Amino acid sequence: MPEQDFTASSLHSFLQKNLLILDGGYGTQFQSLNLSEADFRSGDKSLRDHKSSLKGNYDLLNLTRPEVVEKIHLSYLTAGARILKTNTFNSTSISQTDYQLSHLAPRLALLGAQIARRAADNFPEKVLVAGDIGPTNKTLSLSPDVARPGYRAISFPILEQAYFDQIAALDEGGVDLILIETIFDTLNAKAAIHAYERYYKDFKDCNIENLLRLTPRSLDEAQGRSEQPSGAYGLIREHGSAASNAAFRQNSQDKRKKKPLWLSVTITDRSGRTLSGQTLEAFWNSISYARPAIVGINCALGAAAMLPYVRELSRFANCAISCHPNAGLPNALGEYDETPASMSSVIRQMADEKLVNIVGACCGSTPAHIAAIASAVKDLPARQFSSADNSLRLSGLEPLTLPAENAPFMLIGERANITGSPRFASAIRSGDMNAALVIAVEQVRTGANLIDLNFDEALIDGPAMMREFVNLIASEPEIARVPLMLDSSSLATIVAGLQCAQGKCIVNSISLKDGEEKFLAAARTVASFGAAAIVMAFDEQGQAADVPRRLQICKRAYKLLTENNFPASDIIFDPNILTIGTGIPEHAPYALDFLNSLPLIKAACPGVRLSGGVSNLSFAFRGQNQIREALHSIFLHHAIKSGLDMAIVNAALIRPVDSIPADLRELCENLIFNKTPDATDKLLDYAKSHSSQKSSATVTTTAWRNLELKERLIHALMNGLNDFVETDALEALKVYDSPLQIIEGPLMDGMRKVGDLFGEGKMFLPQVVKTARVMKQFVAILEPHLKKGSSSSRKAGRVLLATVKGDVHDIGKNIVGVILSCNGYEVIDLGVMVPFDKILAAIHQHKPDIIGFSGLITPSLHEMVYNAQQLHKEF
Ligand code: THG
Repeated sequence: MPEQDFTASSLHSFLQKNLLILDGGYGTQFQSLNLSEADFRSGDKSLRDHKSSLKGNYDLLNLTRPEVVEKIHLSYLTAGARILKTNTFNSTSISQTDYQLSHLAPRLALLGAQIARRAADNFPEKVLVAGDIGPTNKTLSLSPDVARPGYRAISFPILEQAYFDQIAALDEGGVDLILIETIFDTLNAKAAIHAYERYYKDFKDCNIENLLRLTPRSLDEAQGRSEQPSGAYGLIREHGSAASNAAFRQNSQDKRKKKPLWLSVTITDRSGRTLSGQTLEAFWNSISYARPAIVGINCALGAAAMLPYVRELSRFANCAISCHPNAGLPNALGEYDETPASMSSVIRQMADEKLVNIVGACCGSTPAHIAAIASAVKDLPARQFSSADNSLRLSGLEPLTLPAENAPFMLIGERANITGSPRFASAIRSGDMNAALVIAVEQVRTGANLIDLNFDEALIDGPAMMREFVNLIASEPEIARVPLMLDSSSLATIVAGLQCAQGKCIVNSISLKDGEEKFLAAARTVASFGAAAIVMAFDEQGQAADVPRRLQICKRAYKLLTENNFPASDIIFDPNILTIGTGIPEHAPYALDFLNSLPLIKAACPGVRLSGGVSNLSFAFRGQNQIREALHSIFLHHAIKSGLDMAIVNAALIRPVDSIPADLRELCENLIFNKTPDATDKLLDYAKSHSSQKSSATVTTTAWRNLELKERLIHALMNGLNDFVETDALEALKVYDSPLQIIEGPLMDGMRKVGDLFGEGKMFLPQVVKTARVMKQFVAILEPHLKKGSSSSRKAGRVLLATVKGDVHDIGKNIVGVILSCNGYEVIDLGVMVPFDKILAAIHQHKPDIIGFSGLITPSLHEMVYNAQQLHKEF
């Protein structure tokens, strides 16, 4: 093992030569020690009288019982691990909030790094230390409040700052790698990546001493924690510098090298998606811009369930791959069933197939598991990989990967644009977000592969509207499926969108119109969120209209971008589709010149893509939809042949050229190719004589309205469609004997089907949440019609939910609460860190039909078993 610090590339060659062993779970090990509340408080005066319970806050042991932490590190090294995770999974101000220890988070991270470093350095063989960063207990892509799908419990800048502090402390403590793991929401991971990049760019300004002197008050002041930030880009710096001003600043020491990045995702559901709904490749497309040295899969459903995903990841990841599974799912006794033998045999299979470079284990595993894994893969080779990848990797919930050669042409829906669609404009101006979302969903249904979003209008708060709309889209799986194109002339509006999108977006657009400095600054901002960019053929002199200017500007922009490490595959040039048929002679060659410039730009700028806004072409024919459609379809046909890769269009109106009458096609081509001076007039004549023919736009998304009532109710529910909830509910009230029959009949049938599909992996969480919202809307309409006296029988039951003592994780509990309450259950939620006596008191008070305990960390299993035993004694 080389003695010097690893850079990403030296680590890559090392990892291809050696299959490395990572350690296992820490929770199970801490738990077996039966530590008391006093252990968690020992040795630190300020903790003695701390109000909230601290048991279960394992990162705190870095401060109070460091020797215990070090001993566990040592037990894993003895078992054969050569990479240690620091005990810092929850050492962020966010995760420590519920313990009221936010101000200690950087200290816990620093100490955690130092303890693991010490254990590693005292070991006779070389050991790597991975600074461990968990997802926190908040999620940027999901709303905890079903009634407000656009709401978020935390914002990107606040989470980013918390990660920044954690990374600064881990780096100060001497870690070799930065490991962002158990990623269940890619946007959270993007905040951590953003912090990682910012730290290694700006760490000269950091003074860790000040960070460690944070008090609860100074932290609140520095991070403005009580208020929701507006999220404009400046705020990242502002939050960064506010905390940094308080925390770091002086004492710049340029001593640290950028540590390689390691990202590990968690596939939580049977459909192979993250909690926030992304598929594995969509996740990869979102984060590959960060060029991680290692990408992996961890936690989740156990080794065997992970094998297919590790195979899938190895097909596209151009870096090292890691896998550290749970020891299965916990059983009814709170124990993990997967034995060292069973786990290691699956891991051996992964190594046999040359899929992995690092293997280890996660929750529920022990040194015995690691020893078994180490011996099972001994002498097996590591995965080989090459880092080349020229694809443009976009994503929403699903991937949109465009290889450099032979990629299919992509349509970008143009209608969610306040200046491009009067209907969208009036929806946005009147605040009718549902109507605006319907326009976005129509784009996808009529064939758009991406959607363009634009809110640029004088009277609209662009960043706020962009933030709200992108957040709302996250709750609409049918829209969220596709990548977003964030269209604005204001960088603040674009950043607001980037801070809310977990997928890989395209920014529309940047250009040289305000000079090189502003151009590169915008490009850096775009790149810091991992987005691709449309680069318009504009410069200080204005827009390019002829071939030489188009080429010259694109070449100049290409050189600037690629010299500044902007990947060529993330550059999409837009050489300006300008309006023809205006009657002005200078405009006549616009279309032809655009087409002619395409192959020249591609040849001069290897690796880029080309795009354009097609509807601009025909502004002169406003109101003549038949002509506009024909012109667009024919123009696209030729542009694709010349190398256009994607276009902003009204997807519903693009049709095959063959379906356009030959005479109309000829007239269009005369205009596009500037063949005859009277082309415009001839087209207008044609329009007059064919005015009876309708545009081809027919959106057939309402066929389901012809179904029987019962089928319609089920269809609406299962697909999360709320447009006709009221109509159908009122019709059902006339047909069924009682509202209760509607709820218990077709609606419950639909919900049962949703449950089955989710269980089979055929639906994923954001879809389920959406169906639950429609159920709630049905029930809200039916409820007033329930007869007095029957309303109590309508309640499906009363449910008491609590995250158990010692645990602060409540995302799962909140989701269960949302879905149950939408299904007619009365939900009483006791919150997090709830001790048994409080649960018992609530049971006596509320007399629930069902009690649900929630928790994420290993000791919660113990607490749940304890709670269950106590309940058996009591009842
Ligand atoms: N390049 C890039 N981005 C762009 C453009 C471009 N964004 C905006 C625009 N141009 C592309 N989008 C549209 C959207 C709608 C229309 C034109 C371009 C359009 N709308 C009808 C109209 O104005 O006549 C609306 C009529 C109606 O709905 O009634 O034509 O070039 N990078």
